[in-house]
Amino acid sequence: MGAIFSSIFQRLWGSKEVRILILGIDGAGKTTILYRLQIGEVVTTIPTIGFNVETVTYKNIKFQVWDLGGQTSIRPYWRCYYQNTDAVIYVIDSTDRERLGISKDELLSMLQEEELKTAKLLVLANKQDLAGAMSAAEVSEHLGLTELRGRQWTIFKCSAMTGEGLTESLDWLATQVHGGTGASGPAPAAASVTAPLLLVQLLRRSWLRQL
Ligand code: G3D
Ligand code: MG
Repeated sequence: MGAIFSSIFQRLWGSKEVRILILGIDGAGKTTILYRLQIGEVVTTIPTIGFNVETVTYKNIKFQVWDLGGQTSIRPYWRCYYQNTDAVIYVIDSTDRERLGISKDELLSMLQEEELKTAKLLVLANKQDLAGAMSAAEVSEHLGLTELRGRQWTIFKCSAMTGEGLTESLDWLATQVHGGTGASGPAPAAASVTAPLLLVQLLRRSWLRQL
């Protein structure tokens, strides 16, 4: 009996939690993106020695957001959140040329974490609605993305303000999480797909409502 129900739920929502981190230095637009997703209540917690983690959960998809950069003393605590991460959405303020170097350093040191070895990487060149924003190609070049080895990654330009580019980028992510050979082992394809695709549908609906 239990087995029948669990297989039904597995087909509907998947047995596996999909964990997605939204990271980047402060001011990049992470919190704005999280609210733009409109998938549920954003819960903010301060887990240890004072860094905020914002969490939104929808069915079995969990998004967690915090600011990289700054104090080195709190870095070890970030590791608690890296485990079983399917994907990292790395947000860049495309108008902030001055701090692109810091963003790059933070990105590279984060990608070295063992727990994130198989996480897919979606870079968002945010704030494209602002004059003087760097193109996705420019951001990619500054970050040295083409030099990344053994990583499934892509970059999209977007604006958390207008919503431009977010659906397309999450479409990519859903496909990757669906088809990828993630860190979480041989998850059944049908199970791990459903939730991210649902998210894309939700996004489409919320934007259509705004038109
Ligand atoms: P963070 O969570 O990465 O620290 P936030 O960044 O989401 O708090 O955003 C920082 C500031 O950038 C906010 O402005 C926010 O409104 C703005 N912002 C975020 N995304 C975009 C975007 O795509 N376009 C524009 N024009 N602004 C954006 P404030 O004024 O509240 O500091
Ligand atoms: Mg924030």
